[in-house]
Amino acid sequence: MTRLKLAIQKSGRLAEESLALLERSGLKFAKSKDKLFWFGETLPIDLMLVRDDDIPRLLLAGVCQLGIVGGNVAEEKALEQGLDARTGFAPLVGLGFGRCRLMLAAPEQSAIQGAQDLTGQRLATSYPQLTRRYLNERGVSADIVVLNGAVEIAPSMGAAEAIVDLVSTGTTLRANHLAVVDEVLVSEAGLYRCPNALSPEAEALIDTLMTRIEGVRQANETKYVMMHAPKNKLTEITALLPGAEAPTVLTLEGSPDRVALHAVCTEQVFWEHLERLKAAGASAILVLPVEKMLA
Ligand code: PRT
Ligand code: ZN
Repeated sequence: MTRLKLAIQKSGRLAEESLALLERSGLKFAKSKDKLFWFGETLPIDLMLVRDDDIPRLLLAGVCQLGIVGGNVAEEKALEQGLDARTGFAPLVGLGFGRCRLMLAAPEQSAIQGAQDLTGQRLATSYPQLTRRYLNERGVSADIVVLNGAVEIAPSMGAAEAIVDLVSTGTTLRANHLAVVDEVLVSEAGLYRCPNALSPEAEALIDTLMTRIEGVRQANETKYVMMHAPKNKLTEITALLPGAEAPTVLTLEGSPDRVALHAVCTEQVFWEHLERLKAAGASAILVLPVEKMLA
């Protein structure tokens, strides 16, 4: 019987959301005591809990067939092994969490305004491969100082003139009086697979998992919207619903001029949408989450 191994981060920024996504996709695991290997009970997919940095290598070596990891780590490790990350090790599907950007940043008062100013300067980073690719693509030669942590303090310590580091809110940069100069890479967590071909059963299992994950992701963005609306405003009101196809229209007992309208909205529904619906004559507007979807 075919079983697949799926690697996720044991603890850290991606751990919780990776597991939650798999559980929402219908995977349940028997959690073993040592907590490094969890047996899949609902699908023949077992979990390996590891450091995120190890996930690309486990996939490229074929130890695990599937993995959830940030694009930043996947691309860095693929380049390290001489693979073109953009074509040779692309995610099966982007997962929409763990979003961050790898940024070139320099001290606020620095003369470094762009890649062209980096020639002969020292750049501190934990991502030497992505930094090298960025510099090469711009024909700039600079020294890369590899640091595995505390990259943001390198300039004030006199260890580098600029840095290439991950940024999400930008608080860390600001706290260290650094300013963004350029974007090196946009990243989010993705589902990755081993590059080698697998048995037809294994490939079918991967397809099943992907379809479910896509369903969960779609359901996250999808809302079921219900309201009462004037019968003569149906076209106008339908046009105000974000990403909705033909709504269901139901009669309301005892009110000939108004109807109940139900619609599936495949884009985010904001307060502004509801306010516009109300202004157009809708009332009793309800927005409900959608748990599962199979289009
Ligand atoms: O132990 P293990 O090796 O598994 O984990 P780790 O410590 O290497 O990684 P972890 O858990 O910190 O991050 C895992 C992944 O989360 C990263 O590889 C990215 O894909 C993603 N991610 C998303 C981030 C951030 N956002 C982020 N902000 N990873 C790191 N950061 C850092 C950033 O560099 C800065 O130092 O968090 C700090 C705060 O950022 P600001 O901009 O909000 O101040
Ligand atoms: Zn790590």
